[in-house]
Amino acid sequence: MLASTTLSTGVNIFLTILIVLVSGAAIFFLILGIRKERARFINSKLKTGALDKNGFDEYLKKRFASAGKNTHFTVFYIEINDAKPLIQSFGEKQYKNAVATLEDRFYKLFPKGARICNYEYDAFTVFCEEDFDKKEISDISAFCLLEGHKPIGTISRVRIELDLNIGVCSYNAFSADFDTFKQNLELALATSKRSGLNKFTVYSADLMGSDTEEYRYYQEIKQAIEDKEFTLYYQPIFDLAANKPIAYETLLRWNHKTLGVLSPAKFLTIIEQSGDINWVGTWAFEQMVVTYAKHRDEHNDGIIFTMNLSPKQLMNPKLVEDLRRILKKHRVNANEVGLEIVENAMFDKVPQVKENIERLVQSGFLIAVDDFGLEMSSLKMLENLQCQFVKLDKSFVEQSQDDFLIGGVVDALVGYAEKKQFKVVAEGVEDDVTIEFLKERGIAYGQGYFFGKPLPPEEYGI
Ligand code: G
Ligand code: MN
Repeated sequence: MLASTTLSTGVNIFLTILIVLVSGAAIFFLILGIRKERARFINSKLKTGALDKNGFDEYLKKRFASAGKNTHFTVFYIEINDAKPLIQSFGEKQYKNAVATLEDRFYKLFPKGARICNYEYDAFTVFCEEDFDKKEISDISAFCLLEGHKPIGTISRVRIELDLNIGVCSYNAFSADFDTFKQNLELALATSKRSGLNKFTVYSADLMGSDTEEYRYYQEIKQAIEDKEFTLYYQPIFDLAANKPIAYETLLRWNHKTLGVLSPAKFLTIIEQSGDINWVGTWAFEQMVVTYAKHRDEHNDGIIFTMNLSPKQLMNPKLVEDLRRILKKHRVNANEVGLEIVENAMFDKVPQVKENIERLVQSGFLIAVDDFGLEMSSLKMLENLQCQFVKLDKSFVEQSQDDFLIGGVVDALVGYAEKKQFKVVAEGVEDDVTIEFLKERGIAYGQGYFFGKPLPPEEYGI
């Protein structure tokens, strides 16, 4: 009797514990379920208006079509660095999971109403209505970069951290059209990537305020283009030993009605941002080709002409076609003109830029790497490039005169130039001390005020 009571008490206790445990677990899972559902609900509310790649482009186009004087918006272009190796090591599912987590974090970070788009497998675009100032853009970008670095848990308990790069572009009075805006965004992202991981770049931040000098120029520039106030100056590139020019670099100038002759520093960023650089650039190229053809036919002295191409022009899919058409029209060969490309554009990873440079090389243009020396790593990169000229930046030439290491880089470059058969040109030569130094170092060509300033062609008899 006693034993059976003890037994039934035992069973009761056991049953009670079981009931408590089961209901506890049930409540736990219920709460978990509700929380999950709630999170999903909040997310789905946040994500109304989420767009896919095409949707995003269409949306942006529409915004351009309806843009007016008071339109303002900002687009962030966020790329995940080295996504492919991440996918390889964590698997596609885990990677996608991490990208989705990042997207959720962006929804919490960007202002309400931001349109967030998983633009590519490794990139986001974010459209914000706001007219952010520089400080706000840098705050948001910095927070985005931090979000990438907050570890994202995976099932295997390994944590993924994402390195990001961000390009930002704001709509303003200079934004010509959708295509130009997209190019500006890509260039901003490419610039950010060049400066290292976890960086952001705002496209032409200086142009954002409407009270800037540039803004005031903008309307004038439109008129100046119509009035053909742009003109070309020429500056000789000298063979130091022969003391004779081997080439003339063509430089764009703006013959301003009241301010006199302005150099590109005053207006280039504006016509780049508006996209006008493309046709101003082709116009200038044709002027140069006409002047060259006339000079060649009269003198037959082997002197060639060169012209600068801006990174923005290299984003133009029609660039090579345009240049070739002009050459054909005036019966000039591609190997009679040089195109100067700044070193960091030369090694750009933007596909359109790469493709254009390849096509320019294939077409037979003489290629000059301009302003060489600012990024020292590029000596190695010259290996992959067929160029005929490397132009040493003025400050690089100066530094190499009193910095032993930089002097060493110059020596290496000169040796390399002999092997690869390209000409090394020192820029910004202003005195004969520099010329002696260049000769000692084995640099055979120079350009600068010492030989001649950029001047109208008549001044040089060309
Ligand atoms: O980036 P690029 O090398 O194409 O720039 C050429 C610019 O350098 C021109 O605007 C020209 O006026 C300027 N320039 C040319 N020669 C000299 C020089 O000897 N000294 C200085 N300070 N500038 C020069
Ligand atoms: Mn140049």
